[in-house]
Amino acid sequence: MSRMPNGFLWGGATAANQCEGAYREGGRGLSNIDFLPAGEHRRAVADGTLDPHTLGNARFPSRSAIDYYHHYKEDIALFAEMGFGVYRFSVSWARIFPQGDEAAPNEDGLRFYENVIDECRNYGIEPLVTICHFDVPEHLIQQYGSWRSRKMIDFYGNLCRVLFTRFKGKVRYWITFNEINMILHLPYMAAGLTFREGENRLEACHLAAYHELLASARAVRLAHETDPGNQIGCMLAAGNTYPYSCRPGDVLEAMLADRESFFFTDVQVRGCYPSYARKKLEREGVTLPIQPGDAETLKRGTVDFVSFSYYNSMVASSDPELQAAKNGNIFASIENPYLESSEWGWPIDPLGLRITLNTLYDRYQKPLFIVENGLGAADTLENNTVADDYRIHYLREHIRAMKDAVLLDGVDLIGYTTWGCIDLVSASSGEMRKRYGMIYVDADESGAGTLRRFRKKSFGWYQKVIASNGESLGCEQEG
Ligand code: BGP
Repeated sequence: MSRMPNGFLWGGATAANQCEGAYREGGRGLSNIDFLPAGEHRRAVADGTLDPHTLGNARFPSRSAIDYYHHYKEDIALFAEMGFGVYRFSVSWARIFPQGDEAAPNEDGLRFYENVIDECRNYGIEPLVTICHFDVPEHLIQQYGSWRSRKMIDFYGNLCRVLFTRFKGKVRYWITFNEINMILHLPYMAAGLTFREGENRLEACHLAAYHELLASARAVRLAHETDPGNQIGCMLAAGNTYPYSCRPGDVLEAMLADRESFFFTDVQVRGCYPSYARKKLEREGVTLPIQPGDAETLKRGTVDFVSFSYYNSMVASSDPELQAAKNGNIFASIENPYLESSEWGWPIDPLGLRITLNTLYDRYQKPLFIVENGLGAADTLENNTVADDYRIHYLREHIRAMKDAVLLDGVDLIGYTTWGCIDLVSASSGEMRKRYGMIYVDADESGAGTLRRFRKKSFGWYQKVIASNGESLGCEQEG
């Protein structure tokens, strides 16, 4: 028998900004994500070097996305048909507080999420809510400079209070910030940060991250105070960095690269800035605006579980030539000669998932939750379906590695949600073409399409995986 432990949560994940669309409906305000263009300028906007408001007639794919806002019932019914026990989604901050700094929330926005949650509950699906998946109300960016302002802690706190109160008893699992370490890589996309000419970017990012960490810690306490049954976690973009060789210099580089990802989670789990981070910030001339009581806030707001996305591992070396040859992925890495890559150049490393699970569990000794994993690929719809054997293969190998981590290594894992269980807009590229779903959505790069949903081959495959609690990985079905 190689089933996952009883109660293991299987499901899928989406984010408001990549699927909802309807960006001006129900009283929703604007957010940073509405200004992320498709095409060549996306990266420069996402990393805060190009002001999106200067772009004339760019297309902003999140504004319409897959129109989940009007299709959520149909979509959740399909998730239920696959047998989901959990569905991870995020709320759009600007739907609930259109400006971000109002005293009272927008009832229409709240009702939308209430409907989503009730719909899940009707099918016995556990909602897993990401409170902030990259989006920040535009007004907070213009007025306060987004997370560089300490006031953001209170605005985010209001959002949390409203969510915890309104959905008490209906939502048990919460995540404070999606991929909190993304702030160092794509600060505008991840946290609404833009930079002035000559400004110290690193300092601004760390200042904003400090405020997010305080906000996260406060949210944890508030969640527990509101309902002791709440489980609230942190979330990082994970994936270990391997040393290019056993040369000690390479091993050191790999360790340092890993620390860059772990640093935020270290704070959220352990309740204080780790000594290596304090030293590094000191060396980099970054001073944090620490106020009396902050240390206590961090200490008392440690998370219940550690969730993470896993797409790939990375490679580091101390050799300057190799360092110079890093790829252009968001988490830049030296190429690993032992791995194949996706069409978008993301290495494919199922065993890396087992390694990552063990690393995180060794480090934190907290229950883990894989809340993103999947293959972005260009699918072809034929006869109302997609023969996505490549996706089945990818998922199967990753699930196998996950099972080994749990069943052989003893990692405590709450659940597994595949990323983009329904096709949605790609965060890094803004494309519709980069599809992760087990449900195909008829929408293309120009925003055209019927928006009809189709079951891919992976839909039936995942249904069987879930029904057998991971025992049947359906090897015989692979084409
Ligand atoms: C993570 C994000 C998601 C998602 C995923 C896949 O970084 O949390 O929002 O998009 O990556 O990335 P992409 O869409 O760039 O392929």
